[in-house]
Amino acid sequence: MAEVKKEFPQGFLWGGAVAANQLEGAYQEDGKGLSTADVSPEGIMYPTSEDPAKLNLYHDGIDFYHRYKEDLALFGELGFKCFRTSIAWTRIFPNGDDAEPNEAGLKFYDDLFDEMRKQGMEPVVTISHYEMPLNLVKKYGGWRSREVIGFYEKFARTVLERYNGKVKYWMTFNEINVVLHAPFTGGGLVFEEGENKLNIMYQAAHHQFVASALAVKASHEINPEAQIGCMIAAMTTYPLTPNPDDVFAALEQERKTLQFSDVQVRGYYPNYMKRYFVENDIEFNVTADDEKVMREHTVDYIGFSYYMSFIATTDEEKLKEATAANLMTGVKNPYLKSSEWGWQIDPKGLRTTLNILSDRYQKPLFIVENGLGAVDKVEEDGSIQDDYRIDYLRAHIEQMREAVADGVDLIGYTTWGPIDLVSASTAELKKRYGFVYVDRDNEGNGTLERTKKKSFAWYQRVIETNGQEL
Ligand code: BGP
Repeated sequence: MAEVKKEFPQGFLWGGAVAANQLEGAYQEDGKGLSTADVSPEGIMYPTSEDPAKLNLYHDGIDFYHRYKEDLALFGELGFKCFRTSIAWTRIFPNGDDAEPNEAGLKFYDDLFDEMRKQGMEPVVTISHYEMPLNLVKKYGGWRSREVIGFYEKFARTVLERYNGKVKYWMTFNEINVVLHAPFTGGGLVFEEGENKLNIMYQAAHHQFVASALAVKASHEINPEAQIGCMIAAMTTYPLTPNPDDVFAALEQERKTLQFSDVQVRGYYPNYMKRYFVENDIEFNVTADDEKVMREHTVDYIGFSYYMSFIATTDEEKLKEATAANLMTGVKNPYLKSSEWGWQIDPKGLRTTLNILSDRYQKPLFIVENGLGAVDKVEEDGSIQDDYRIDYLRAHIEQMREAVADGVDLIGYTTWGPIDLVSASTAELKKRYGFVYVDRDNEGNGTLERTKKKSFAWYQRVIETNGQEL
């Protein structure tokens, strides 16, 4: 049997990914307005609080706003070909509905993208990552309001124009499917007693679809060479047993995610969604103009995060034993081990996911988040021996290489949190993903000093050999 070549394409985009609100800090500097993250001291899954006495680690993050040059130099040393970050909407439009953008905010990202390029990295930019101006929530009800489409479009056009030539890879919304799981974070949604939540969540998602299509339109007009993608949290789901009921339950559960990419890649609601809306009395407003915009401006690539896989079953007993997972509760997979946060580690599931998305869309794919959140121990000599992180990443990269050999058009890989940052689901610093350790704890203590972990040299070598040496 002839050998299949297993290698990453030349020019493969190795790098790391972060989000503005999870590391920048400086939450009230240079004219920045308050965002939804600024009032989520316990993370995205929990009720919000504007109580100033409550410690909110997002406020200071890891002070990337002031230290980005030092941090980008470390990523440069790692050999990053790209770096994914987001633009804090409230640095550009502090209230969301401002007439003019805030020049100081625009300038910050100009400098940041220039510095990335200086370090040899292609910026990969999420226009909105898990935050929006708090004013848009209070005044308009977040994404439930159609008016927010216009505010987002203005924000998107402003940054697409300003950074034209500096940024080639864009994404419209981070994990757009999360609006169904964490509605405040995903859509700035706060519900009143007795409201039909599903209706509102789908209305909000619909407004985001239109807004996303308008951003795609703007991007294609401003620079046809630039690539603009969607971004979903991949939630590949297996049936617990071969019982056909479980198999179909897995398909249905997976469609809760893929419906989002289906709309953004194909430009229309698939029929299975329409049936779901009818059977669940979900009604929301869609205009003929919306449909036109969505159909005409579909994305260029599919960005996605992958941390774990899921299980579906119709067995009530099993459902009760559910294990903790990213934004969802899931049934335990007896074949997999879990992280300290209960996320089930499944490298092969990444190959499966890549193949599913590739078969479904025949579009380029970009893994824009993957990694292991773990508690790191600083040894007496100051070193951090994070072999568990190396093992996790190695196993996933091996499966990516297999998927590329399967024929998947994979353009890049950015690990989540190459430098420790505040977690999204629990707003803590104890859960670390980085190759670079940051001295700051859950109570907000620490010098913020940066230290390379053992995984730093390992990932550096992976990039140097284009994924041949793991
Ligand atoms: C994704 C988000 C990120 C990120 C990551 C890890 O869902 O896009 O913002 O934080 O998950 O999750 P956590 O920080 O909760 O460990």
